Amino acid sequence: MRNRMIAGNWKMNKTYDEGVVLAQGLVDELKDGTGSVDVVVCPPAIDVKGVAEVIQQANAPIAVGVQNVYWEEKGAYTGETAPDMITAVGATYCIIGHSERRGYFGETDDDINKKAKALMAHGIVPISCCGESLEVREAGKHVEFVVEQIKKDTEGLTIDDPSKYVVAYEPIWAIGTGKTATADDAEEVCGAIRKTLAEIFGQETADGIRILYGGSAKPENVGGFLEKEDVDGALVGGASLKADSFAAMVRSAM
Ligand code: G2H
Repeated sequence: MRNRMIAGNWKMNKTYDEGVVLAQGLVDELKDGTGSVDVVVCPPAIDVKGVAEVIQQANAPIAVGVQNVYWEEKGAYTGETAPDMITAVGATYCIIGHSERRGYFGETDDDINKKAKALMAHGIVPISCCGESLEVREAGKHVEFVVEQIKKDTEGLTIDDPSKYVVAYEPIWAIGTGKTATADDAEEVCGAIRKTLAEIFGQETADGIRILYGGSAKPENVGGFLEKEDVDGALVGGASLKADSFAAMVRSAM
């Protein structure tokens, strides 16, 4: 019903040349295919063209994405990237609402909602991130907090093809900290996300949307998350920076 997805978020790592080398490593690691698993890598925007070319030349089953977008078409928005600039370099996915963008760069749910609409109008698949802080979790309010984020981030969206909208649940306290949420923690929130998506878009659409877990996901723990009904894959940071560990996670999902 839903293909699993393993997506790599390289964050602000890898120069152009290093990115090309990592892409070549992934192509080699995954040369026997990825089965029904959708594989995405999201390098820094400046690396995307080089990474996409390596993958296209090898005809490898790996999609390329970026880590941010601005919702305007063009103009005086210094430092920003428009949706058609993303498609022009061969990227088809875009991470939005990552907690690092919310936290360090002040992105709001309203921004994330505008970004999702702009991306979808250009046929780019959003990987829309949500997740609670340690404070919210310790107060026992994590489910209602994430449900609220989902409602705001999806407000007014039309999802015709549920495979073209992806949610990533990333508890902030588990990101890059080595602290991983348990598979049951992830399922509790991912299940609530799917229920919320069903209330908004209908059960059929919600059943087709991939919900990923992110936060110190690695080869050793990804299998446990994937066993859960509402966890359809992983958004991987640190462990996506080495071809062998990322490929191992793809193989776990196959
Ligand atoms: C969470 C994740 C990828 P990491 O930010 O988005 O990173 O796997 O390093 O915790």
